[in-house]
Amino acid sequence: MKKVDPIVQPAWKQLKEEVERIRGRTLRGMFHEDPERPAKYLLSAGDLLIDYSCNLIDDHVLAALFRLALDCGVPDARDEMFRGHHINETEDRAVLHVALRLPREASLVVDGRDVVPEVHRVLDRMEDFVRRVWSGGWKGYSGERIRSVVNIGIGGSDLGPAMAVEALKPFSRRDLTVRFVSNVDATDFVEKTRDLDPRSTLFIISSKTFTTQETMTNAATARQWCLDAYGGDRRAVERHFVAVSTNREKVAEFGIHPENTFEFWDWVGGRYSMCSAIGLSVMLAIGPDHFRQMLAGFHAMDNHFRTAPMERNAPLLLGLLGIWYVNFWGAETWAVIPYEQYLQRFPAYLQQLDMESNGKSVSRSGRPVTWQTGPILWGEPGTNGQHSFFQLLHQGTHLVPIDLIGFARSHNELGDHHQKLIANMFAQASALAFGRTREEVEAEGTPERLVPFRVFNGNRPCNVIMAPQLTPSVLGQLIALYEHKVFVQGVIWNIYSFDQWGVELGKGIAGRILGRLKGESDEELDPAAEHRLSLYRSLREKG
Ligand code: G6Q
Repeated sequence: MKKVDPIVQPAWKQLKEEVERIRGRTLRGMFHEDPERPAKYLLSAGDLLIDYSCNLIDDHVLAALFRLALDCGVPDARDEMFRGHHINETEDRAVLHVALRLPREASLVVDGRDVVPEVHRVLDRMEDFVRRVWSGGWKGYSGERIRSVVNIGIGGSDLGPAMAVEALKPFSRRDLTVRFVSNVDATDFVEKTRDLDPRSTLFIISSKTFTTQETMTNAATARQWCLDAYGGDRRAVERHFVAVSTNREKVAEFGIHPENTFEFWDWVGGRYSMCSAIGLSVMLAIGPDHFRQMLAGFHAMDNHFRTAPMERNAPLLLGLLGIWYVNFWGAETWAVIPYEQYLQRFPAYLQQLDMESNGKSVSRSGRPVTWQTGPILWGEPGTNGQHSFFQLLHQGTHLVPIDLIGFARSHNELGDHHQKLIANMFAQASALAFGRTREEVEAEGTPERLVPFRVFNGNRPCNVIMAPQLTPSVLGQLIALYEHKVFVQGVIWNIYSFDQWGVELGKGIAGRILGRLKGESDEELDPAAEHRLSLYRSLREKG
């Protein structure tokens, strides 16, 4: 992968000039001057329509952004990823989540081995397992059929499946409860299991490494919860626990039979793993056919990213628009607002995808970057957000670019709910872009002293992403769109998007503090931690 700093590229310099030029223009003016703008700045990728007309851009800006992508080697880097090169250099690994959704007849050789047959072997095993659970052929230790599934995992082994199970609820079996326990806070386990019957509950222990503190703690608690129901009979564990992991040894140590272990590979990064066996909980919820439709949706977007020309390439374009605002307009955050209740966990999922990938400050050459990298991503479903933080989006001092996501059809067409929902989404896009001028406010007869407060400056950019309906395939397309957007940005920022060293330090310190809390170590901590430890102890004594 090319290791070039974006700021030394001629296109970077040009974009600095473009921003000054565009600053003098308004979206109102740009729409007025070019009646073709709504149709011109519209892109389709699979089932997704991406309306990017309400961005602070014109053809000159776009041309410079595309040049930047070329100068920074985005097409070559993309091809290297798809070919299985070890682009995750700090961990010396290929980055091949795209292989997880290749069709059966495809082939992709990684480190001398075709991975596609392995991917499909595991998918077939997952399918067989899910069919047995669904049919009642797989039984709990007491002979009861499985009625609840609890996925125990965290981070990449939780956020994707938890989001997808919620997003695809209309496609799920309603008589099978699927829950997610992630937090090491026991409350998570206790509350998620309090109304479940251990004899009809199946746990999936999802952990790539099978060493993660939170997951192994919850897994041990779950095993005890299960054993308590069976008078300590350890044979019960095999009927109530399956694992998803790359670490077969640790899985066996835990007491899960190798036959009940679903594997994946080191070339699948945690936050990019939901198409692997990490998606087992999703397949259990929605069934193998819907799961495969979701994979096909991912694959369609992979193909689009790989083959669409630059100007029509949706992930590339979204990535470049992000660069435009983060690096040239000083945007520090990015909001994603789904106008779809089933996507309520989507922003949380994207937070990990984006921030863990591109929250880096050392370039691929090992030097500190002197440009901004990944923004702070956040969001909540519309219309709820409109009644809370949208005030800041419309009239605050921060520029916050926004992705609004909505669907032509709802899964719950009740009265005029959906029309109201969509009217609100479109209204927000217009209000953000065009605002309301002083003259308009005055013309409404607003008392003079209130006029300044009721003016909306507009020029607040957004993308409106639409699709016919939220289906498994559309969800796959949407996720892959963001995965590749993140990739494009990482390449341009010249950072490694597929490692996450930043999560390590806290883990190590937590381990040492835990040693002290349990009285197993007398290692001295930093003065702040020492002080907090004594505060904690005195609070507990009082309690
Ligand atoms: C994701 C990260 C991280 C990881 C969790 C869980 O990209 O690597 O979120 O998924 O720490 O790790 P395990 O699956 O190994 O338990």
